[in-house]
Amino acid sequence: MAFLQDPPQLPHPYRSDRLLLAWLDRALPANRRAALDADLDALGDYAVMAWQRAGATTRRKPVLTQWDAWGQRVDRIELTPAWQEGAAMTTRHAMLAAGHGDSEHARLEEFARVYLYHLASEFYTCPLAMTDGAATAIKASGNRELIERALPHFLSRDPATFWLSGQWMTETAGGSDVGDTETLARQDAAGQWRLYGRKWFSSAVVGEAALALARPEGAGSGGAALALFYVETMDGARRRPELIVDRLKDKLGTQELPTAEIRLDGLPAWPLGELANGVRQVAPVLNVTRSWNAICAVASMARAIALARDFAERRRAFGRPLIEQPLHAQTLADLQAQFEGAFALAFEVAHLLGRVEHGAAAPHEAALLRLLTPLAKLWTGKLAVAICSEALECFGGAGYIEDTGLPQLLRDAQVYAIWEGTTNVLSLDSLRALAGDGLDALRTACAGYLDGNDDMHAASAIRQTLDAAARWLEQHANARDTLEAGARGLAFTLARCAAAALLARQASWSSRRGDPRPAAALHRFVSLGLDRLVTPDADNTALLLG
Ligand code: MFK
Repeated sequence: MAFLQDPPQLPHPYRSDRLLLAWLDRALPANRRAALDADLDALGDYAVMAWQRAGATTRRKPVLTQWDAWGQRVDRIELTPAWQEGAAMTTRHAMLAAGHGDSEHARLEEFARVYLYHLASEFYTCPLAMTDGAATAIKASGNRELIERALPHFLSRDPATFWLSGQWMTETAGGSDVGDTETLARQDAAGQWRLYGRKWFSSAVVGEAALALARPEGAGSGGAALALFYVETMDGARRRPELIVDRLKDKLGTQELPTAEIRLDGLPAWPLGELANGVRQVAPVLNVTRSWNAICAVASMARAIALARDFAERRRAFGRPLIEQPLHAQTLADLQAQFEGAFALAFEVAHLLGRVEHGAAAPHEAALLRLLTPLAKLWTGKLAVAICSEALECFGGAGYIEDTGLPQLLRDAQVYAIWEGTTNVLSLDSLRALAGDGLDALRTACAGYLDGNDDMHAASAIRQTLDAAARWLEQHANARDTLEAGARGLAFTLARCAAAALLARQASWSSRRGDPRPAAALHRFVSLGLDRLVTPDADNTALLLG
């Protein structure tokens, strides 16, 4: 009983994150960079507090109470402490308001905050992402009345006036294929639209508003006949009676997040725009929440690696600290290189979003953003699971023990590949994004990122892999089934090429300032391979599944 293992300590998630620090130093003008510092420092402090608090308390789930003692339907949801702090944290640090500020850098500054807040928030960032998406979609709709009504709440810097918005899309019949949506929109005698139906995943039922897809009465079938509506959920301090919470979901992870099944029984609703093409109208929500997904996925990777790295210095085995064991060090360095690539891609999407929104983007960058958004989401989602799993293994048995707080990292990470579109749905979306100019925008961007970098091996690997991807696309252009069957391989390949080129840009900047680590990350990332193209074999697939 003499030996007690030192537990891992969480390094300060802001001050010790050399990637984030260097990325912001490179990308932001000095005055904006300086102005951001206090917020990020405070969010890092909060993250350390939250990690320690979670370790010292019994894990809690939200609790739904549907009826009060006297038989009144109340649908009251008790939240965990981090969720109770959510509105105050969001508004104090202008989490959403920052992203909608008047600068091409606004989104990057927003997502730096999100990256630091995400895990401490216990996935309060999920409805925050929806709220951000709803604000973006309402702005895009040009609906003045809704802009004036909802945006001051969604982007508020005061917890007393802040509103969370949901995005009610998923139904039992329509998770990925939202064209199967069954919720009906019907006008009452006074001309007020009201929604009737069942939404199967609502992660913001504690919020005050939502955007919901519904089929106007009499409209045809399919996605093009859907309309996008804005709803409010509260009547003063009470939840509206037309919104019924059937139950909270019992999920693999994100257990602090009160994801609910709800029923709409005549909830008043207002169309954002035309009473059709709801999927097109909801696309800004999807693209924003997919960017959040990518940033949150890299936040999970950062946390898992930071803890595993710290532990490797504390834990001795076979006569020396783990960090000095060649195979353990090799494993950690591979994780670090993959993480650095994912970080670069996710944060570039964040910055691009702001540049495109503010008209500061180069001509090819709108198409680039349209492509990189699904690529970043799908690749980081998968990588987060792999990295969290490997990081848990770095702790041996302790990584499998619940109250170390480590298993939760893996359980929570699984959501990134599912939430906001699965890997396959996103791979098919990236084909949609390539339909215009193919790889042109990505090639132009990669050439720019590589400019000035002296790692010729990396540059040539990226160019050769992009050439191979272009040939693959050309070869299968007229064979839709083959194209779809290989879409995931293509998407991973393009994501890895983009990430490598972005690592090259960061490496050039850091090398000039005397930090060789980003160049080492680039070298290792490329050595792990860029090409993930596959040649689909439909006959073999049919035989195997037959
Ligand atoms: C942390 C939380 C934990 C809780 C647990 C979560 C568990 C999961 C819960 C969920 O279910 S989350 C929601 C998951 N579902 C999705 O994210 C939807 C996935 N499906 C898609 O993304 C489909 O691609 C989509 C529904 C968007 C489109 O499929 P469709 O119905 O075949 O539409 P179509 O005809 O391809 O596109 C309609 C229009 O939208 C087109 O424009 P036009 O009308 O002008 O031609 C498209 O170009 C446009 N569009 C589609 N995706 C777009 C887009 N435009 C811009 N960006 C995009 N991403």
